[in-house]
Amino acid sequence: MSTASCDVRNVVLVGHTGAGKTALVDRLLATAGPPERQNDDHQLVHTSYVGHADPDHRPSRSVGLSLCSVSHRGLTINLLDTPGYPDFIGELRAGLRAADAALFVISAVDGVDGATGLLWTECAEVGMPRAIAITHLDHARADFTAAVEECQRAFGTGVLPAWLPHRTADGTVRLTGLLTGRTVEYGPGGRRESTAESGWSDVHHAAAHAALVEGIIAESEDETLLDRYLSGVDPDPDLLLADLETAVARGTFFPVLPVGLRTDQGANHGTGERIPARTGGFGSTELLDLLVQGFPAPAEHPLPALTRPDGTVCDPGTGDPAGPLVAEVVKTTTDPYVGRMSVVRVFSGTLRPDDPVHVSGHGRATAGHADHDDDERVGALSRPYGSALHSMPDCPAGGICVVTKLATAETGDTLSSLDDPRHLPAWTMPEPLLPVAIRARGRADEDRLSTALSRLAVEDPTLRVVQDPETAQLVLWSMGEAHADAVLERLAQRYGATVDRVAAIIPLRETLRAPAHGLGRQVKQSGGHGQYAVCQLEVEPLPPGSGFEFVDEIVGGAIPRSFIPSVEKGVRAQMAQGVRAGHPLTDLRVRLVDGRSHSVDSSDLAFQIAGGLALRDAVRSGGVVVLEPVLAVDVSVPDEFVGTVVSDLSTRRGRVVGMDPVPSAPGSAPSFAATRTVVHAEVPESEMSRYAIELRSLSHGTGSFHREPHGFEPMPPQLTDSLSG
Ligand SMILES: Nc1nc2c(ncn2[C@@H]2O[C@H](COP(=O)(O)OP(=O)(O)OP(=O)(O)O)[C@@H](O)[C@H]2O)c(=O)[nH]1
Ligand SMILES: [Mg+2]
Repeated sequence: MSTASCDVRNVVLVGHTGAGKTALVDRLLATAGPPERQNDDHQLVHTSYVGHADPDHRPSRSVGLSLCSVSHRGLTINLLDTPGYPDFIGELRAGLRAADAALFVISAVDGVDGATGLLWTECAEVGMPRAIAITHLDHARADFTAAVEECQRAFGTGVLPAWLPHRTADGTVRLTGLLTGRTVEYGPGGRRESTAESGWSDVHHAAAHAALVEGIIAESEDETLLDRYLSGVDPDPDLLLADLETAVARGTFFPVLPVGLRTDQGANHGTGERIPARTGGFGSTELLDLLVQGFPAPAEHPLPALTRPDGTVCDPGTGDPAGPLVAEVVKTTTDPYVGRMSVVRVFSGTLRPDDPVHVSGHGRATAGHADHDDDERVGALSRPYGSALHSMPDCPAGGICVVTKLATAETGDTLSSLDDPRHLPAWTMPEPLLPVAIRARGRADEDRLSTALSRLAVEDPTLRVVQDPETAQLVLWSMGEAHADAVLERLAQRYGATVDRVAAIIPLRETLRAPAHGLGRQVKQSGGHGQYAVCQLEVEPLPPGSGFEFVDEIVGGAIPRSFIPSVEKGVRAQMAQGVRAGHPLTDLRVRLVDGRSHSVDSSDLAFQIAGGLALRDAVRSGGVVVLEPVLAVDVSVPDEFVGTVVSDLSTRRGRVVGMDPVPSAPGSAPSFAATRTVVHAEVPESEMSRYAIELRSLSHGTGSFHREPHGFEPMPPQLTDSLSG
């Protein structure tokens, strides 16, 4: 029996690194059960690459998206745990794409950071339903009310607590439901529902209850509710609950829940010890209730736009399990035991084991992923519970499953039926902007490296592998240090390819300092077939970006016409080779003004050599200027950081050439609604190699930038020596 799509909830957990997302999934896993067994045939395989790894076998910071399916009140909840560290934004994007609703996990100690604010705005733009779980409430400095107020300041109206926590002296946590007045106690004996209602005797509770009721009424479509409330009738909690659920599903109301550990569960603040993972903690059941009742079924979530292979837009449909197959590879990876595994979100139709499917990936060519279309057969379908896989008979629209054996599928690809292929649009991914140059350690490493890197690039849309033709260096473009480290670790552990980081070479150029005359003589006439070529050049520097100009000013046949191209060829070869420090020469005008030839001994080769010698001669007398590559950089930051960014760019020898305001998007989180400005600047490339990391700290995680080559400019003489190479 398959799970109907109305019985599924797809929820992505997002928030700052260390906020407690993975720990919360541990507790939800302990509270809920495994998804209803579809059959007895469940494989127990280690799947930490896509599933929820055992706490003892995972890094302290999540580095990838993980999926865990749990069951609660007869529904399947697919929990997509994302890494909060900004380097792994590609995994976060994948989680957002696969989910229908987002749970923001906020630490009561650390609060809301800029990146989380931006993410909220992004969810608001697409009307994604959201709720907030407050963690780390066992910390001495933590205060639930203050944390809620911070969320309200950051995210705006519609953020209201649904439960209030109270911790007693013995460590028991009592939660009061602000809608119903029900209380639930989490003590040493576990969870206990109290039959006594609070009756709103507590002033604080009464005020919070009133705020919640008024908030729901404000969002309600039933206008009589407000009249009745104003006339003193407290509305029926069931009606309010229904309205609350509608408002949550519509993305206009955002309930806040306290979740966490009882103090008797060994809170680790100050000690750094790991919390026992398999304890339910408090608030888990209430949170699971909210996920199944408040968050929408997949069919209520608008489906992404669809096109046919010829580019025509087609109706995305209604997410009908009987409709045409449209599914997306949200993540793909290679598990040492299971082989190729892909996490797939089905948007329409039904995916069945062993089905032939059309796999297509388009629109990512600029990011180094060539367009591809292949037909292949899917393997087994399963859902992960913890680190074990449970097989599934099929996966209808709305579901998420793990598919094995999809050999050609890349992260972001679309799966559709062979006779009716469709494409989902490519995700918008930030550019990888941190270059890391690497070199294989030994011969065996080198042999494995290219296959390993191409496999990793297929899995990870935020990784770009570039073999620089000029410097012959292999450069990994990554999102940040932690991302680069994770890639290098995978290279070594999964593919046995060990590499060393090396200093990245910035390719330089040279040009002539002052106009100069050059004489080239290639004269060898002692015995046998000789060589005879003489040429005279007038060489002058041109403005940056002009490139190379060759002017033939030979009159009277001093050099035969057929050898003039030979001189030019020789000059060009010498320019590419460089003269002084081996940097190619550029921005020159070379005028061939005179020369001599011999009727027998002159040849193409002799004039090529003479051309090269003449250029060397001119460079010797005119001197050289070293040119360095300059980038055109567009930095986008909230207005408050513009001053910091501009002064930082000037310390990088950058030149600000303009600024443009960018209006904030509708629905922005209020604290992050300040308009943004794009600062346009020209900055030497050598100063920008670590900008991806440095801008993040300058702008508190809210800045982004784009870089493009912008030619070459003279390098300050004091830097020439240290960088020439
Ligand atoms: N005392 C206490 N510790 C917590 C709580 N929630 C999480 N932790 C601990 O905080 C640390 C970080 O928690 P994680 O769940 O790994 O954080 P995360 O949000 O998944 O972080 P990333 O994976 O980097 O995004 C772990 O040691 C947890 O055991 C909490 O409510 N109270
Ligand atoms: Mg985590």
